Amino acid sequence: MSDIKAIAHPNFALIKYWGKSDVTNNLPDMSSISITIDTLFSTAKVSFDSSLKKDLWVLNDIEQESLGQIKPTMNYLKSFKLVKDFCVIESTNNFPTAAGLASSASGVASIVIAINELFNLNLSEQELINAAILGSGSAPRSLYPGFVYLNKKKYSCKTVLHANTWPLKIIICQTSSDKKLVSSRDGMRISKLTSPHYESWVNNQDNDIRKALKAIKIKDFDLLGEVSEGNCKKMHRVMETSKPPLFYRNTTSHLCIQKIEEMRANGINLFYTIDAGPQVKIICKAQHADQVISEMKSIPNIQDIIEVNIGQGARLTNEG
Ligand code: 2P0
Repeated sequence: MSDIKAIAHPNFALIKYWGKSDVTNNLPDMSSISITIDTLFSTAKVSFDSSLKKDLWVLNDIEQESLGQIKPTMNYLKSFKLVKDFCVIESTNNFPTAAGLASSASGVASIVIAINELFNLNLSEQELINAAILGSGSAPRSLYPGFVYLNKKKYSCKTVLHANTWPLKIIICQTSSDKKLVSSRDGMRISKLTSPHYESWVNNQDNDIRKALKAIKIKDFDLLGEVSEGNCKKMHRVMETSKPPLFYRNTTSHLCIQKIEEMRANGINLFYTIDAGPQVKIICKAQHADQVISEMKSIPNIQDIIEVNIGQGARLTNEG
């Protein structure tokens, strides 16, 4: 059989996931809401190889010693069918890996879609979500296009608004391409165990989810910005009050925030979010994108500025 290839885009959470209720099954302790973007992508090319003695994962051309994070996903997918041959999974990212740009979400989502096809599993949406979550708690969100809601109640995941109905721009300000020092997985464990704000973080999440869902439904940009920035600040407070403290933002991230505040005071509609890495993602209305980009270019030490749109969900592809 020939290769199967799938593509998936990163997603950026507006209402964030930071902490697990169940480490073994990798279940998030809270619901989350994200936007799937375009332009940046992960691909997974999968094929059977009868010469292999175990499954092989090659990430950005580097053979991995083990399946690592994707092993639980592969085990789950294999539980549906007896598959004789082992397979090779070749993953690529067209953007920095493990630098706070959600490479594990798009990486895992692309693998789930590709393996589902290679094994001819015809999984239901919920089974695809279950497979993705085992690899990365944010990965189910990359299966879907547009604004996406991952509900912790039943770990259901769905698009709540498509890109074409609210075509916002996302300006990614890359302040570093270094790998994060503490993985999200370790960071979440540390925060849950040690941050005095962890409990209130979890308990307040549903309020933010409700507000964000309402803002998305009525396309209220200011309300979405307020609740998203507030949620981002709360997550970083949890991170930074952990022991040891987890500082994912760098000096340039803080300079970006200052500039964003300045632009907002000057009447530009925009808001930002920052994940477990120092990159600053600005969400703005399309008519302000050029001005936002030119203002952000003035900040020293910015490595790259990438303008993207809200994008599609994970899918099979013939490209490449
Ligand atoms: C999010 N992040 O909601 C949050 C915001 C980072 C900060 O989801 O352990 O790579 O594989 O489930 O999904 C990053 O966490 O962690 C993440 P695992 P994942 O986007």
